[in-house]
Amino acid sequence: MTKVLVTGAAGFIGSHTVDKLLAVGHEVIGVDNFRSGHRSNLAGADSNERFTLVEADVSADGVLDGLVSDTLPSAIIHLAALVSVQDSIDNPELNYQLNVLATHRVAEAARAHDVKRVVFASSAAIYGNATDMPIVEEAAKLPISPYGGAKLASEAILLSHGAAFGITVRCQRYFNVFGPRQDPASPYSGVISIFDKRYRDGKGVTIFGDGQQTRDFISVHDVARANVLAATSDGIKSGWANVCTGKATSLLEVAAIFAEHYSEAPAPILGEPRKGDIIHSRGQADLIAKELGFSAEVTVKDGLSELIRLG
Ligand code: UD2
Repeated sequence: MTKVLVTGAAGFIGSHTVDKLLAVGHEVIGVDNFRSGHRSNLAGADSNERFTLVEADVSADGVLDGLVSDTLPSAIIHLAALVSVQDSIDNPELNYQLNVLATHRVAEAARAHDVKRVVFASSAAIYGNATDMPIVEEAAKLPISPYGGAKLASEAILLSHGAAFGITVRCQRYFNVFGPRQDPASPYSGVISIFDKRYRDGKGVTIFGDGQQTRDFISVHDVARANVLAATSDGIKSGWANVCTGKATSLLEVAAIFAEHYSEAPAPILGEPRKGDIIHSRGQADLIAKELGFSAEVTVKDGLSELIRLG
């Protein structure tokens, strides 16, 4: 059994990561300030005696240092973040605090208290408008939002601390994650969470553009498993890897899967393309297979069926 500290534990990816860690027998200390995470996401974890939840802001001075010094985890999975790209554009200062400073706090707490492993929620946003598909890890890192910039800076902060102080750091570059508990509240929320909510409410969806655009949609269950592997596998070295399926799915395909189930729903409307949208995004999934022995198992169809069943 390993003791793992998870920041952002009540969030979408955080809560699934907590569930997966508990399911395979680990002890978990979750931290969240409930800025975007929800208490209800931890309903399953709450009843587990191997789970402890602490309400705190990990970007605040001394908070993580105190927590890590009290609990001495073997690994930290750092998922707490300002998760909305749009929020980072509207408020770059907050993006700096929650997406850069908080990472520095994690790096420093790990150094000060000899935590040997840190796993970080990076993002395909560090690649910006990549045009060569699939996107390989060596692709140019030219982020086009403060969010993407902060994720890239955080990778550098953690990897350099790792090299200087002997911490194994894994930067997980998530592509388009989807699944239960993803918040559909904003127009900039993940498209699948928006479609799921609208279909459940008996409404139709709007596809921005012709629907031929594609994304590499990966189930949050796979992402949680990748996080657990990165935090607890023996014999791995510091580095980064795409967390993706390597497969592209178009929005028309996504809408068709929903429409099959919600046969009464109005047909999707094709609207104007969204400003700044990229047409295609697909990662190469080979590196994480080699380094962590991970490959995604949940197909988009199965992942959407799960959402629809839960609805
Ligand atoms: C990511 C960011 C987004 C923006 C973008 C820049 C997420 C969830 N979103 O978007 O904030 O920074 O990168 O490239 O990280 N769509 C519809 N109808 C809807 C909602 C979305 O057609 O109601 C389309 C959207 O125009 C896009 C696709 O669905 O073509 C995927 O959108 P997304 O926001 O889920 O993900 P992405 O990677 O475009």
